[in-house]
Amino acid sequence: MDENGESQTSELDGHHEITTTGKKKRVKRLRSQFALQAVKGGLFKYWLQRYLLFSRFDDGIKMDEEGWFSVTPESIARHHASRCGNGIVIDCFTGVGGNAIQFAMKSSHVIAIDINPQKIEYAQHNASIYGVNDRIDFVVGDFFQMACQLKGDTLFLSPPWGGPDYAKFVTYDIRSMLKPHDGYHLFKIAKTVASKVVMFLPRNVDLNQLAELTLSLNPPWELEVEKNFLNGKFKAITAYFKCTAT
Ligand code: MGP
Ligand code: SAH
Repeated sequence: MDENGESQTSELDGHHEITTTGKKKRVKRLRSQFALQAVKGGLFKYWLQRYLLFSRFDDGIKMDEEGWFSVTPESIARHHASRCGNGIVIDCFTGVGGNAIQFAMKSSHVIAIDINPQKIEYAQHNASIYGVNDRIDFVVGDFFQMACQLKGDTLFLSPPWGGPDYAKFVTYDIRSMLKPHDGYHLFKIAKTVASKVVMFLPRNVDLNQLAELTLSLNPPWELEVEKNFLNGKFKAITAYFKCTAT
């Protein structure tokens, strides 16, 4: 974190020494498969950043289209984990596991939920590459339906933003643009599950709306907004909400 409260992460694109011929071939094959998938889907810019997304990408990380543009880059996910503490963390929109893996490195218990079974399968596989799959409970389900059965210390929310086109708007409106439900509804549900709620949001998000979320509560929750940078580029915003009532 720098003096402006901004998290700075800087990692060079990974260089990976590969020692055996067999592994070399597998990595080459995986690389060309992924490159092809990425070019076809207009995802090439994310593929170029693959080692920033997963430093162990060449060990066989699995991705799908949404995974490419949604996964939290590893160093930002590591930062999230360091800020979320070592209690029970619930990752409500797990995707291919970028955040869940880093949470599992730090916290005692991680619950990783995603509505899409293939995402959970990929997240589980990716977590095994990092050696943390047995520290995560993977659940296929709809967070909004499961919320009433959940209890944890920190609830982490990294929902769909409506695809990469979010960046075409000057201001991102959490009321109308967040999926599958609006940000106000999401926060209303989230605050019943944990006393710390963390939201990973677009860099153009309307900060007044974040303030509104907490000011609508009595007493208001503490709110800290952090800008997340990667190699000097402003990537996203993380909002940390904390219940102040004792
Ligand atoms: P980006 O703006 O699509 O990429 O997403 P980038 O490389 O900054 O593009 P550029 O053209 O501006 O250079 C930046 C980061 O936001 C991604 O790496 C993801 O971590 C996150 N992100 C992007 N989208 C579209 C989503 C989303 O829908 N949901 C979630 N949870 N995260 C997203
Ligand atoms: N942070 C993740 C990316 C999350 S992308 C990572 O680092 O990999 C958002 C995810 O939310 C998608 O995988 C999508 O399947 C999931 N999702 C959408 N609606 C959901 C719902 N109602 N409940 C749980 N997951 C949902």
